[in-house]
Amino acid sequence: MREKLQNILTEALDAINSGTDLEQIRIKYLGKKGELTAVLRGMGQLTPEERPVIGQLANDVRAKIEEALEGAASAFKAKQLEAQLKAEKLDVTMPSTRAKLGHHHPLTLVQRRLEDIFIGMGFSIVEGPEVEYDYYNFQALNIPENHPARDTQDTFYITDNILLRSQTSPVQVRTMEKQKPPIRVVSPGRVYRSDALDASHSPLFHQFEGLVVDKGITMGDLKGTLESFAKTMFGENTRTRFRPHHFPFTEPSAEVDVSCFMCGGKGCRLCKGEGWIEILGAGMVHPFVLSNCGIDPEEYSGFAFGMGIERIAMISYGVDDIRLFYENDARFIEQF
Ligand code: 2NL
Repeated sequence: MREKLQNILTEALDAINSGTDLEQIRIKYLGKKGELTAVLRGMGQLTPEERPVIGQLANDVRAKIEEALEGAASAFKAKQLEAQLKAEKLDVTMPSTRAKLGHHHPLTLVQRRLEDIFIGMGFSIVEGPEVEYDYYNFQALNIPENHPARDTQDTFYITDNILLRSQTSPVQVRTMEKQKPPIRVVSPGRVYRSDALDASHSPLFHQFEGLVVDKGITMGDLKGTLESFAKTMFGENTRTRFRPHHFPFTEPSAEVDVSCFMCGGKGCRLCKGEGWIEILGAGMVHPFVLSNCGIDPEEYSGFAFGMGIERIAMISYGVDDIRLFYENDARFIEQF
């Protein structure tokens, strides 16, 4: 029996060292139907003196085989880990590919700048729907039924009385309906006009309008506000010029020019030799518009102005084609 046990140990250790399936080896030698168990079953035939000696030997053999199995298993795991580490090696000191940073669109930059300037003068920002009722876009603003702006050639109609807003004034009309004066708001946003796309026209563009309504508001307040705006936006030396104009929603109305910030007024490429650049339209809110919005024109007066954000961006940055703003070419957008 001693010999049998010794053979089992030698065979098992050989099998373990030769690297075959360790679990199969365990079952073959140590399992319930394994070779060691078979030997132990024969213990009954031994003399009482031999039994503890052989029992001890059998336990030693079992312990040695178990130890060898564990050793082989952990050696296998270590080898596996080493191979994995080799295969998955990372050099954390290697320079990475730089993540491309996003960039604000020039129209966003200009809109934010305009918002900051007017917030600094006490205005609030208001927004409203781009799909509007004819009433808010035209009727309330004193734009008559037969006005050319109402032509389907100029405005995108969705139904008879619903359209894509052609200006952001309807937002201000809604503000006047809801809010009692004093009102000091600016309304930036997308507007739509049925124009063919060319270097200076786009069927979608952005407007920035302002409205002030209070007791005793005069043309002087309008001039002071826009002069202050022009100096902050285009430089301290900027002068402002008001030319008489006509809008149905303001009376009197004016178009406003600023002295050319590139040549200082002498005449250059930017101002086309004029010395002046037109930046916006403005005027005193027409009494009809105030009363349409539930504000008594005998008690209150107001001024309003409107400018195209694209136009301001093109002047400020020297962009000569409006289409560049809508192509989303990163090489263009990243320049601002
Ligand atoms: C332009 C001219 C303008 C207004 C917009 C306005 C709004 C209300 C009442 C009266 Cl609620 N007026 N807005 C006034 C004058 C001119 O825009 O050339 N925009 C690009």
